[in-house]
Amino acid sequence: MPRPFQIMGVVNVTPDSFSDGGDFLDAPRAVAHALRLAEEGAGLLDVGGESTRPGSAGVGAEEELARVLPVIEGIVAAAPPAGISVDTSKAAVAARALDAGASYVNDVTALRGDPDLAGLVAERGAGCCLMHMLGTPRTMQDDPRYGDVVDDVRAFLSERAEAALAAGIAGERIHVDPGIGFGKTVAHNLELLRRLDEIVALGFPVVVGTSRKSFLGTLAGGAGPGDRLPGTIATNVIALERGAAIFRVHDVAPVAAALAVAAATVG
Ligand code: HH2
Repeated sequence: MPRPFQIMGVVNVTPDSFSDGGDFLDAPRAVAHALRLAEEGAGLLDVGGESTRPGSAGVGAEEELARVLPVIEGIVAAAPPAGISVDTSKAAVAARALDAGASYVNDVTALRGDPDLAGLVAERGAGCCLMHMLGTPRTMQDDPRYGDVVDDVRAFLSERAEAALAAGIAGERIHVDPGIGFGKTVAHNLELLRRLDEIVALGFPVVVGTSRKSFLGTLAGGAGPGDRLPGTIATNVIALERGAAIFRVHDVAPVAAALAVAAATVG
């Protein structure tokens, strides 16, 4: 039996995302892109209206909503065979996205950014992804340091999962994510991937997001974001082998094909 896995397709409705900023700021284009990702095998479409690239300052809730809501509504109207995730840290944005048909909240602050978000996710019975980040996007790549990066990230995710459970979010709706590239050096990212089984051991499905990230460029002769698909595939295959369950990627078709082979191989 091939190992089960799910692909989360990235739908960035932003002018400034690090790899595809501005490509899908227009709602009809973003909807068409999302539907293509669903056709290519994404089981979850992650719609985001705020870039979290290193150095970014963030946007207000009104602007974020104006970006993501028409896209979520357009996807829902087309009824693809995929769930909708909203990539936000704001309860006001998540609430309207859930009203519009999203069922999952992908929060890069692991429910620390907005005190109302955990209760909202619990009350609506939504799924959520709790991601590790050191500092904030503005500061996270300024000399990040850990004792042991895997131990520190695992302890953080364990504490945030406990907080989510205490807020009333059902255990089976909680996913955790080591936050590749969020306050991490190249060595930190590699150590987290190499020892991902230690994060998997927490018992929650693990999400990984290596897609097109800068450490892949560093390791492959300075490849730009558009040339990081080979590294994206390599790291996702390794992560699957180490037990990750959900793969957040921009290039769904090639990653889905690679993971299908990897999943059949590891069994
Ligand atoms: N990475 C990004 C954004 N959201 N969510 C999770 N759970 N895990 C990740 O690794 C992750 C994430 C950054 O990628 P992208 O959305 O392409 O860029 P930007 O933040 O510049 O929009």
